[in-house]
Amino acid sequence: MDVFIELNQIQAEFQKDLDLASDLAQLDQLKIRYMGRSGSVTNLLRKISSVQKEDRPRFGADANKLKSEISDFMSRKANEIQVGSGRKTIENLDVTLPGRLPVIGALHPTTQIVREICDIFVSLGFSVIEGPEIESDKYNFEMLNIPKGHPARDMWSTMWIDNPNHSDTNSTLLRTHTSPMQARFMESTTPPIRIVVPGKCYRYEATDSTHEWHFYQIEGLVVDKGISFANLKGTLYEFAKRVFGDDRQVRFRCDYFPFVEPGVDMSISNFKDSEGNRPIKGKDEDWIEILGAGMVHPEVLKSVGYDPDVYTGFAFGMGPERISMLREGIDDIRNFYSNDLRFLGQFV
Ligand code: FA5
Repeated sequence: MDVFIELNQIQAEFQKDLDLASDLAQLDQLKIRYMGRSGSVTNLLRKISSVQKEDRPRFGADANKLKSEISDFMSRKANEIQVGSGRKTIENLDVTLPGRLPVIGALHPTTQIVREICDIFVSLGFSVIEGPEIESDKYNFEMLNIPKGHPARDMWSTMWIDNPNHSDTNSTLLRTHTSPMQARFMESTTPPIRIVVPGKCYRYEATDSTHEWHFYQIEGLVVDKGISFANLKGTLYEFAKRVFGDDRQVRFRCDYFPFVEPGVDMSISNFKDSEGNRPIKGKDEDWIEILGAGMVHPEVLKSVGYDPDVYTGFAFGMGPERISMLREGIDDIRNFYSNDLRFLGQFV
């Protein structure tokens, strides 16, 4: 067949095929069929050697024109297809459908209760300070009247930081309570003192519904001339009333902590659900202990350079997760740190 006739046929066929193409995949097929390595335009160009010498320039020009027309038409069509599908998406958009709620983060329930408790003490004239989570034996124990070998060390199952000088006063540990900040703060200041210290604590102990191996404490310390046990009770009663309201009962019992004398613990009557059940299981289900407290021991005052005949004070250390459990009816302290969004989502 004459190459010029063949060229016209290819052009006509291409126009038909192009009209039928309705998506980008079909356009790709067309490209291969006409311009691919064995496509019809490529094959036609290969025939140039069989064209009469004098007709070759005209054939070359016509074939190249066809090539560029084909690629122009194809890119125009591709554009039309893309615009058309965009239009269809807009046509299918139902603006009356309810929107999807974005997932919004919130403060962790522990952060919420810690802040709430600190705010209560701030309103009572306390300042909020913080201290290190990695502590030394000196501040966690020694300065709190708990020397090496003292049996009371067993009250705080300790996670020591791997250190060859384990028995040295400078050996380090994950603080077992926030009480080391009593000594640190008193050492660096003079009374009057009224502080609360929120922070994370760690203990090497078996977990259960009211015990975690990592939990928060909020320490409180008041030191001045003439501070009495009545001030301690008054402050803690006021705190309990603000957190739990007037209906919940508060219980003080004698307790022992080497850094206070006398020492007490304070419990709150256990949460009851609408059927009168108590979801929080503790050692004594009627009461859950929330804090230890007492009058600062004269030995502790002496160790920071205060004269116990001039200054007296009281201190307390409370567990905010337990306080949240008792108020909200959370049955297991381990919920706080198991990262289950079904639990955490209830505090948004
Ligand atoms: C202490 O840690 C003392 N430092 C408290 C103190 C401060 C006494 C100042 C006197 C003066 P205790 O081990 O009882 O005491 O802990 C205090 C509170 O922390 C407990 O009442 C409880 O609410 C919380 N707590 C203790 N251990 C855990 C635990 N494993 N998981 C969750 N909360 C805990």
